[in-house]
Amino acid sequence: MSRTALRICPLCEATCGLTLTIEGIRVTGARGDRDDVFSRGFICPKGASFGAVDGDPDRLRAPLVRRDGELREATWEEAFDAVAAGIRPVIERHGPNAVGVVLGNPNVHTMAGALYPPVLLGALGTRSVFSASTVDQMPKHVSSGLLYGDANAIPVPDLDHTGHLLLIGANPLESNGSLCTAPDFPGKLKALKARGGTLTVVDPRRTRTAALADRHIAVRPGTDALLLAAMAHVLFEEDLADLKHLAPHVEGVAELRASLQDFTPEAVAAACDVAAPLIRTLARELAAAPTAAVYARIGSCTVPHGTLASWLVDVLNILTGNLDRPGGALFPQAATDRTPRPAGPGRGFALGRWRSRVSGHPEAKSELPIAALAEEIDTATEEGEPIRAVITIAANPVLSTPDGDRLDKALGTLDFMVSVDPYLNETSLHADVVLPPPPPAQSPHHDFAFNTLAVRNQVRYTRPAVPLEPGRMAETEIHARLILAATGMHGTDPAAVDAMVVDQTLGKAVKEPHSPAYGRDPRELAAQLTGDDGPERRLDMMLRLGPYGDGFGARPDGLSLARLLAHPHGIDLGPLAARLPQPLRTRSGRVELLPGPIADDLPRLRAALAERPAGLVLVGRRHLRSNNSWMHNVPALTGGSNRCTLHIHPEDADRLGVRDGEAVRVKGAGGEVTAPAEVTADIRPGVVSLPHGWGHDRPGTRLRHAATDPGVNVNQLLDGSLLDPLSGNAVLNGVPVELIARP
Ligand SMILES: Nc1nc2c(c(=O)[nH]1)N[C@H]1C(S)=C(S)[C@@H](COP(=O)(O)OP(=O)(O)OC[C@H]3O[C@@H](n4cnc5c(=O)[nH]c(N)nc54)[C@H](O)[C@@H]3O)O[C@H]1N2
Ligand SMILES: Nc1nc2c(c(=O)[nH]1)N[C@H]1C(S)=C(S)[C@@H](COP(=O)(O)OP(=O)(O)OC[C@H]3O[C@@H](n4cnc5c(=O)[nH]c(N)nc54)[C@H](O)[C@@H]3O)O[C@H]1N2
Ligand code: SF4
Ligand SMILES: [Mo]
Repeated sequence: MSRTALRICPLCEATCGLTLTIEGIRVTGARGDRDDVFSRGFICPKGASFGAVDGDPDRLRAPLVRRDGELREATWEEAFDAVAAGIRPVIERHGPNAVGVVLGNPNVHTMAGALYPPVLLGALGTRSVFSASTVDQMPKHVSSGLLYGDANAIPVPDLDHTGHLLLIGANPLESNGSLCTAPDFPGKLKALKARGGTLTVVDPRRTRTAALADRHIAVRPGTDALLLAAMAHVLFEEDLADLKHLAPHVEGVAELRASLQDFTPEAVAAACDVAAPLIRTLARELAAAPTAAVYARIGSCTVPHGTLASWLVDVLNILTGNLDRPGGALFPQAATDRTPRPAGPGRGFALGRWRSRVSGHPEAKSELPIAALAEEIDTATEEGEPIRAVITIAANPVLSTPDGDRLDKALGTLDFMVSVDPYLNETSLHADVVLPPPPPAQSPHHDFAFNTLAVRNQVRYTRPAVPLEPGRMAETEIHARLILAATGMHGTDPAAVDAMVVDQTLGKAVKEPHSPAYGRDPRELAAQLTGDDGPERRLDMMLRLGPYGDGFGARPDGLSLARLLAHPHGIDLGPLAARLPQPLRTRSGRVELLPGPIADDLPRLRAALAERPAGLVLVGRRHLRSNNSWMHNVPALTGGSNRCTLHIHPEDADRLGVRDGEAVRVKGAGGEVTAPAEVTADIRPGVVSLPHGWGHDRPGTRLRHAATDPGVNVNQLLDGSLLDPLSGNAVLNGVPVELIARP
């Protein structure tokens, strides 16, 4: 007998609602939930394979603990005993910074990953914090921090209403969107065109997204900041800058104008390989469009000028009056956001409050560059202790960050390592304890992060579609027990972690005059919370305190967990709306258009005007039926076009004697790999492309299907020394490589 259950898809940022077919505890089918208030039935091939991802036989079923050098199945009690015994002595002997915490991408896709890592980091007090953000979107956080005073205030393009979209370094037809949560991104782009709007795509590859565009600009990798600076220059020069409603909220316009003087279209054209008249046209089109949004992603972030490019995206939206207005780029308001406080000056955003021990990289958002993780483990200095213990949660840095071989070796020298991960993979194989979360069907789901980046305000929550199998532990409980074991409270009831967070949050809310809970008794409020467990009570608390909440009775029609549970397909909270100046947290209380650290980085961009790569450069790419490093083990999602091949333009192939399908050696600063060539005119000359997340041939993993077609690790071509200096983000795109055709 089969039944159905709803489950929000955690496999990418689009957060589609799925209807799962379930037999016993097995998910045997998945289709789009037509009644989902946000996704309206959309599904992609990954979502359709939810059952295969969920039921992968290589997922670990029980914790693993290393004994006599070997990882063996153990009980949960033994596993957490081992964690406490492994981490505490390191902290006691070497201090908290000797414990490194590495947070990977799926933390943004689980409730546990949203609710517990902040508590863990607070309790550990370590500065050795690394995450996938510094191989991804840290430049955007830094630019938002500097412009708006809040690193998480990221405007998203109003896809459903904009008249003109300038899309840079993103391929949503394969990725389904990022820092812009939009189920059916492809359909939204088609709808934009159908209503007479225009789409311009800037990408060195002719992607499926570029093929859909009215205009595709095959820019030279790594030069978007120059291109965007020249567009801003044209807006000033041709008197097209018009801040409209934003004018009273923005400072630094004249200073910005002066600082961009050198970046004329004529000056950047050769570096970008985009003709100056075309750059002028792009700027004029942006200014002339009834509404427009500039939106940029991975290709603009993982480059030497990532923060400048991220900043210039917002600068263009601001100079054309498109920030914070329908059809432009707006700040979403999620149901679990903190109660909006009144507008006014804030504390601002600080960068570089401390530095990494070995290379002195500045901290950003309390994180150090993940590209520096290996050296923080394997290099002794006089500044302090190297990292001796590592906690990885949903992270596979051996494949996803520069120079995996060095990190692989470094992880092997640790005193202790624990991984919260469903797989024994290239990273977790080094752990002394592996704590496997249950498969997604057995986990609850709410998108704390992605709702703050969604193109429509809405809220949805799904309880586990399948009850926890015997022997499994909820990932929320794994995190809570890990916190207790790592902080000297091993053995305490894990519910204590949630109770502590509830106490602290309510204790603070009752003292905030703008909170609906102001002046009330926190114990009385805590007693009102509903939910089956700690995480649900925390969700209830956040909803009730939030911008749409019931304020614990102050607004009886408002949101609560109970109300949300009564709406299994979610609750629509309306289109994005103007919010400024409320989200601003800068010291001035205004948008600070030319922040100091940005101004200080502009000379480096000016120097780039003269730079031209001598040889080939490498860029990445994503495949629709894949996700970073961890979905190559699902047969239904591999094969076909989802292959680890080197894309190369026919002209380059001819010149170098590279033939389609034949192996070619690729050399970079960090090492070399050999991959089959795929000759295609869909990439610009001078550029080659390899996807990331491959290289599943390391001994000791348990990824049987992935090992049959392992591919190569593109990040082995990098040595980890190339970073965007402001954000510490690794440079993954536009890096020089050499090719050697196999004889
Ligand atoms: N060259 C190059 N490198 C890149 C990129 C690129 O474009 N080019 N992209 C970068 C980007 S954007 C990112 S985000 C990073 C990703 O970097 P990572 O986050 O390190 O890599 P993922 O492959 O996403 O691996 C996530 C890990 O989470 C585990 N996992 C899966 N589901 C769950 C779960 O429910 N709970 C837990 N606890 N674990 C789970 C997986 O088994 C895997 O070990 O890679 C980066 N690396
Ligand atoms: N199917 C699938 N979906 C995913 C993922 C996945 O691995 N597979 N990963 C998820 C994650 S973690 C993320 S962060 C998002 C990323 O989402 P996107 O940013 O949309 O990801 P990509 O498909 O890598 O698109 C980046 C594009 O930038 C281009 N590019 C490279 N260098 C440059 C440059 O210097 N300038 C410009 N203008 N373009 C450049 C590349 O050719 C590529 O087409 O996708 C998410 N969704
Ligand atoms: S687009 Fe993303 S969220 Fe939607 S079904 Fe596909 S993988 Fe899941
Ligand atoms: Mo990412």
